Amino acid sequence: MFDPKISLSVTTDGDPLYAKARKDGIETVWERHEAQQPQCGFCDMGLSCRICVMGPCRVDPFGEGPQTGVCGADADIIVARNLCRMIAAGAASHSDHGRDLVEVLAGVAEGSAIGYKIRDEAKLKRVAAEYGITTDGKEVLTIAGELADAMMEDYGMRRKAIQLVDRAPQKRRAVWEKFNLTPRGIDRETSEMMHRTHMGVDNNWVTLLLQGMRNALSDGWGGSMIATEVSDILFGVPAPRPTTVNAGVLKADQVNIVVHGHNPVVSEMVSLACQSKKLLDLAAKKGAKGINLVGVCCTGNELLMRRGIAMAGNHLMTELILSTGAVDMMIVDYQCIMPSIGKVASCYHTKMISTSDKAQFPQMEHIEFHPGNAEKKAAEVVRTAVENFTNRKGTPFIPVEPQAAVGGFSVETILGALGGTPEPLIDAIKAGKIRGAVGIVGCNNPKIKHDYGHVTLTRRLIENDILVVDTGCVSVATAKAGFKLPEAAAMAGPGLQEICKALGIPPVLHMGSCVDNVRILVLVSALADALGVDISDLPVAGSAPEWYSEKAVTIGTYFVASGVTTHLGPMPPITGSMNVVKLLTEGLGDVVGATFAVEPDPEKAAIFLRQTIEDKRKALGLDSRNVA
Ligand code: BF8
Ligand code: SF4
Repeated sequence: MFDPKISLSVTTDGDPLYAKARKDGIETVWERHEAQQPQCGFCDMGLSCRICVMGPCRVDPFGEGPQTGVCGADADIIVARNLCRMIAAGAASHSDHGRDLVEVLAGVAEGSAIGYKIRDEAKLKRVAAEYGITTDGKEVLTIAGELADAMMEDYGMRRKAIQLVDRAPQKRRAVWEKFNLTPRGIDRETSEMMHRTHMGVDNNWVTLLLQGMRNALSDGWGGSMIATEVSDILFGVPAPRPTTVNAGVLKADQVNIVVHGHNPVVSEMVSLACQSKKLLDLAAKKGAKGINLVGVCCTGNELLMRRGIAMAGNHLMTELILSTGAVDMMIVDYQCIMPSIGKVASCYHTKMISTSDKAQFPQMEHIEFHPGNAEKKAAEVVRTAVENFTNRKGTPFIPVEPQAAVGGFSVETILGALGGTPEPLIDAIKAGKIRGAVGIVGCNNPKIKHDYGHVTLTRRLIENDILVVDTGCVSVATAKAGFKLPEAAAMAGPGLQEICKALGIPPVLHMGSCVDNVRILVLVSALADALGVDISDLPVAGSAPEWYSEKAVTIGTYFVASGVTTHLGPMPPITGSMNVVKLLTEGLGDVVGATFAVEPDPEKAAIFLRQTIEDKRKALGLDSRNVA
């Protein structure tokens, strides 16, 4: 049952803001979660199906009621189909976000994406070369246009395989070939997944799950990877820079604009508008000391990585941040935006603006942005935000001081810090100073105490000389906890501490938003290539301690399919089929050399992840320990 004491932030700013929201009569995600109790046990186990209208159907987990749906689908089929549709939805979300960036790239090439430009020509040329595009003597915009076209083809199926799978180590690609997992087209795999899960198509739970993996790989090595690469080309490759996090980044004496969502296409233009002299002058005229742009969720991570822009919070903070009464405008694009926030904002003076043609919300004003008008629209909405400064109702409630952090660790900068090659990192791993690395990714979920899973797990791993890289909502949790400063090396074990001090880096490296999980794939590929092994041989693991979203299921699946054993905090809806559970937690080891593990308790998860890493070390012939 819901217990409010364990569902609130243990880290910093959540508790006082939650109290303020409740005092203001606001219903939050925690109350709505409580109101849903008890949640449906059939759905929780993945045993309900509403794929067709002979149903909806349910399979009785106790063996007393029906054991098949109306069509005859049993528990294994129903559970596998439901999970596969989650993967398809997650892959579609990230990959469609990637497509929007490719459209901006094409627009820059033809001159229709006003205000956007190629910020990193070197990266444009590097990626174009991977696509077989000759760059010598060609105009930058010509290369951009050709690359955009080639990437668009990745979404279809003109090739046998999407281009960027070539970045994976040869041994990994051989595994994918052997089991027919090589993704052929980004949209194709999602489309085929939806086809196979229609009533009366694929009714073999094993082949369904294999297609689920191919679908997830089409996101990890396709749509998400394109999203990250094109964002770097258009907005710059991230490099480490100082920033601040938590609700304290809002400023009582400035115009506060919060950007929320995922795609940097809108937020980058808003960030430029916030620097406009005209608008800054207007802000001064209104009595504000400046225009303070901050982020939440992944669009915030994109800005933090490239511009050092402050982060007000992660997923479960998006309602609470509004209850400060300090937010003059929130601008959203898409994904992970609770449809409740327009209503929350209506209790304050906050203006809520939705911007994407594919994402509208109750009680928000919809101002559509597209590459041709984004520059103009950004200036217009920022002006409206500035004008709204004088409409605040009372003194803002900002209960915490901002926490300093460092973000911006792209693969380029990590390898740069190591002198251009992964060798120093490999030497540190071989010497046992760093036992291995864990990528901690994903969301918040009101089923788990806010940020508790992220912070506890991260602390235990770095204490035990395991380097942590993180993305998405985790990265805000660990930044708030102070892990993202070079001084945080003091919290690490002696070996990791020594390496962090030598390189001047924190023990927890912020690698970006959720599409940026692909940076982790590229990094582990570089390590595997340098060692001449497969990714599944490396002493690395993944974890999503507080995940909630379909995108997180897809990420976990492409991690595992890429050879990275991955821990999940909340249990996915699969316990209705022990066959599916066994395949995902054991059987996949023989297929892709990695498995899923589920453990809600981060202390126990830390032990599991440490042991996984020690076992990999042993298999590589390195010194190893028995953790448990
Ligand atoms: O893509 S971590 S709650 S904001 S899904 Fe969403 Fe999860 Fe946050 Fe970013 Ni990712
Ligand atoms: Fe029921 Fe089968 Fe239709 Fe699902 S596909 S709703 S199990 S009849």
